[in-house]
Amino acid sequence: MRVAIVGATGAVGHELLKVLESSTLQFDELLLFASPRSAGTQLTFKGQPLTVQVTPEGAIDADVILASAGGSISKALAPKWVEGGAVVIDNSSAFRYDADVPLVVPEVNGDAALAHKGIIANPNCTTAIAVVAVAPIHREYGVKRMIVSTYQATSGAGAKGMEELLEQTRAELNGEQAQASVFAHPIPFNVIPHIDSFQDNGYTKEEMKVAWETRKIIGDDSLKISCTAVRIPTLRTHSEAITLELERPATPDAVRDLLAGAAGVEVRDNPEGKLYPMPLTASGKYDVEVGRIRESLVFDGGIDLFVAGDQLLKGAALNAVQIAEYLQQKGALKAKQRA
Ligand code: A2P
Ligand code: 11C
Repeated sequence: MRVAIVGATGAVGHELLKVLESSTLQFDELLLFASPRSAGTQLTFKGQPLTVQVTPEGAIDADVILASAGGSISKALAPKWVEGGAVVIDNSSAFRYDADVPLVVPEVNGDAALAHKGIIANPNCTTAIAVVAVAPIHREYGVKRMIVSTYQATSGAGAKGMEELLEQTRAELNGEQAQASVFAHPIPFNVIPHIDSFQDNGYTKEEMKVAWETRKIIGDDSLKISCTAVRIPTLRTHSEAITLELERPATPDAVRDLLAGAAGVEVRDNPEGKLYPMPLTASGKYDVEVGRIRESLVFDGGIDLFVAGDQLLKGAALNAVQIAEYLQQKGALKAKQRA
């Protein structure tokens, strides 16, 4: 079994290597690809150096390809990788809305992955983190409407986003004017309600992705979702305040109990003990932290909660590896015959 990472030198690529080190995925060989800029770079996997290769224009001789080099690379090359016999787990938004491409968070709709035709899409990080907490509530109480406000880390823009936060912060502290490049405005000591491009309806694409993708993963087109997505000056972990209107009334205690038994969730909810989800505690963690669970003051029987999930892990690398693990556990991942 041969696994390849395309975009191995990026922020998500780096986490893919780390997650694969402790994954249950059985494989014999790992291939690393990035742009020509990184050709020959050595990365370490399980203590061994591995050399990064230039991503070829055509097929890659691998059984599973974890792609995290951006939408245009995936759009151009993933069909060729599938033709070459690989299963592609794609981190970009290139194929997420295609009817024949499953969009998968294994805790929620793992079975959907089994119907793939070569490509399986990994959701947007904000969506993945939200649905881990919301799907169990939806199953039990039926979510009718969902209002989300996000607090998104610079890691969402990749390694260059994180670097921009650090560099601009140093500049600001030295009394220099920070120059915005990755983000629309300087990010230190600021919050920016603008992630991805504005759409005709006044929402950003990031905000619409949360609506489109949550409906597809949960499998309910009638779910009404409104999101405001905001970039904040943290390095990693996206946080989200979520308000849910429910078909059947819930109590905070019942939701706390439900989520305590939900896969991929850590309930962190003791305000008196100053215990709630935060990037400081959620970063580096596989589980999504959920807390501040309380009765909605707007929707009768509804629930308000706060989540924090590592954008690079559950929001990207971890979820992708979990999809591969799921396929293998179900006997749906086969190594090609090689001479
Ligand atoms: P490189 O480091 O060589 O530029 P991030 O999201 O953190 O910015 O990472 C993006 C990843 O995608 C990096 O590994 C980057 O490689 C890779 N990448 C960017 N452009 C290309 C390309 N044209 N072909 C292959 N990989 C690419
Ligand atoms: C961000 N959520 O924080 C974005 C990054 O659709 O995969 C991921 C974009 C995507 O900027």
